[in-house]
Amino acid sequence: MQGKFRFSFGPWNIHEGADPFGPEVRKTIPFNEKLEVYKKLGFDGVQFHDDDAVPNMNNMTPDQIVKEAADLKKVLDDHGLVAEFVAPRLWMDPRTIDGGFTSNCPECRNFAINRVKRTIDIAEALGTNNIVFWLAREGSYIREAKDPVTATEQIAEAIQILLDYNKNVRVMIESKPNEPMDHAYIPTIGHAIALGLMTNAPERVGCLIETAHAILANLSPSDEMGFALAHKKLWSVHLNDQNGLKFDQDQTFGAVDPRRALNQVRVLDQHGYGQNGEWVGLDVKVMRTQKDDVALKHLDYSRKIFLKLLDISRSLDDAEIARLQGERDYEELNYYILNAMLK
Ligand code: XLS
Ligand code: MG
Repeated sequence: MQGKFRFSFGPWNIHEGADPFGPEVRKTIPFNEKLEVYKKLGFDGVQFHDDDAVPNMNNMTPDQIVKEAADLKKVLDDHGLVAEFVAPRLWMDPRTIDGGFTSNCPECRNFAINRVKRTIDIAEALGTNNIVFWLAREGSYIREAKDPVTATEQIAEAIQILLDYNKNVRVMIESKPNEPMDHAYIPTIGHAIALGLMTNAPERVGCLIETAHAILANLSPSDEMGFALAHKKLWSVHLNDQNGLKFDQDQTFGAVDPRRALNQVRVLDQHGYGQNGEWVGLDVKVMRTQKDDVALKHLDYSRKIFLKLLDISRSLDDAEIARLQGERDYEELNYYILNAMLK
């Protein structure tokens, strides 16, 4: 069965261009104006951090948070947009400086779990049961800072508490091997899937694969996707591109290695991705040098490149590929793919 594709991104993908070495270089676009952009660029889904949806949530009661999220749901409805997921932004707070679930401070661990309960309430009010965990600071700068067995158990226990808090919730773990931490406890998708097996509801724990994060682990993104698909755990993707083992670049999809991008599109398409409602998320950042009036091209072109690669993938002759595989003539297969890409 072929894939069925609809596209999403998060409000953080329209941004002012600050980096660790320099300030913002573009004007802030208010959230409501960002929402106007989605449909114009061919996107139907919105990905949220909890405080994208309810900015002042730490100073609000649970009821106030749900009310504000419910009001936002109406705005999304008015735009014909759907919330794909909500992810707790656990890495920004002074209380999560040493991680959320794996912090060495018990009060901070409680803060993290309570914060994610509010994230789940927001997701419910926005009409989605998908919670994404990018486990940003669940790691260490030096190995002696935390015990890796305890840390792994703490993450699993936290996820268990959250699965129990709301029986409709589905957790998608977004693995990443480093940045902001030096060593992350859930660096790859195999770790993410195995973590789900430590809970008593593994059927509600899946994963989100981000291209750049797989490359930062020196792995092939399409093989990571294949592994997750084989486990029926690929519930979302963050497509982008990445120039080797550097900082997380979130480049336009396919910008560095179009063949690597083709193989991601192909594995998704050949295994029916999207047939159960999965979205194609584009977690891309525009270059810092872009001026205000041309600062949305990364989203537009990432989606267009995906669709172009889909056309190329579907133009390939599966019988010819199978014949060359049978002949073990991988040089010819190599040329066949490159020729299709360079037409
Ligand atoms: C950062 C992550 C982040 C998540 C959502 O590297 O990609 O944007 O996707 O929390
Ligand atoms: Mg991401």
